[in-house]
Amino acid sequence: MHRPTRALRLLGNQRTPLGMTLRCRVVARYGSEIDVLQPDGRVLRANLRRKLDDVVCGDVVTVDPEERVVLGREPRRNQLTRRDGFIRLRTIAANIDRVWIVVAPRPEIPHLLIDRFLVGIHNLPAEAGIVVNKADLARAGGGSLPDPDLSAYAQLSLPVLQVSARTGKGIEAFRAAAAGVSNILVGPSGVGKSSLIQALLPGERLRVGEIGHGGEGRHTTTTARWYATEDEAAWIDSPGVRDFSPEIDGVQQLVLGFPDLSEHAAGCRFRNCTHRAEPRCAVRDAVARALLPRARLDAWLELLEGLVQEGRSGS
Ligand SMILES: Nc1nc2c(ncn2[C@@H]2O[C@H](COP(=O)(O)OP(=O)(O)O)[C@@H](O)[C@H]2O)c(=O)[nH]1
Ligand SMILES: [Mg+2]
Ligand SMILES: [Zn+2]
Repeated sequence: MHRPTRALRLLGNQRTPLGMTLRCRVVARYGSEIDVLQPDGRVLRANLRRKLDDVVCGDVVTVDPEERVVLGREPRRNQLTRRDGFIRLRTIAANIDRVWIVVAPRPEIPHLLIDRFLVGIHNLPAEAGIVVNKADLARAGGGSLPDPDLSAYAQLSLPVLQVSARTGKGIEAFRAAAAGVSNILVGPSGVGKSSLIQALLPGERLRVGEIGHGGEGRHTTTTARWYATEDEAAWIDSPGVRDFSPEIDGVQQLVLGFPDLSEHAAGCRFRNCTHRAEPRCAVRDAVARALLPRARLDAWLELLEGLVQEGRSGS
């Protein structure tokens, strides 16, 4: 199902009847212009024609280096979108191999948000990982690590990393877990996503702690940016200051996000069991026998309730 992006850093050039064209990675988009990484490692600013407007960070494009214009875009493997206002979906980045959900131990680990993100990531599809940043705070506050509830995610065979951008704890392990693929950091504002990218890429200057400009988004030119590294990994920081969490479009999508529940659901008496109150429910049974963490069932029920309230539980 999932194949990592090859050649994250440098792509090739081709001779065509039109002359030399370059296959480049899109580093960032600014309105009708984009920055691309040329095969020689330099960044070139190129223009987008209106016909070819749907280009974002992480895309692979063909560029005419003389005219500085984008000639074409290769098909995307996947794309991360978020809702902009009520209606418009905005694509943030494309061709993502691994999505890291970044959280902090204080004020508390946002479990439901993690579960929500996992549904979105399974549906991209992409691989998922959980990063608990600010591990320095957890210890100073006497909080116990690891959080017992996080074991539910480890049971899903997800990497769960304890790190601190401030002290450098766990950064090497994080870097190793991300090598060779394209990675994006998502999660609430203020958990330290930009700080982590800064710790991972000490040569880069990022906007850290830029929260609360008043008019949300207005003055931020922040856009997703593709940072390619020597160890053939790529990193993308989530742009902007607004929290976002993925949309869940229906029960089918929800089911995909809970492979651990599905495993047990095969034994439910009713094929379309919602695991709320139906008789002979193998999922609730598994929780009762401690084969499945209660937190996962609770998350399922809460997200399902959300779908019911939004009128999206039909499909
Ligand atoms: N104590 C502690 N503070 C951190 C750590 N990482 C980031 N911060 C602080 O958390 C705040 C938000 O960081 P930022 O990287 O902008 O978060 P973002 O909104 O997720 O990008 C800043 O004041 C950082 O200095 C950490 O590991 N430990
Ligand atoms: Mg940030
Ligand atoms: Zn059931």
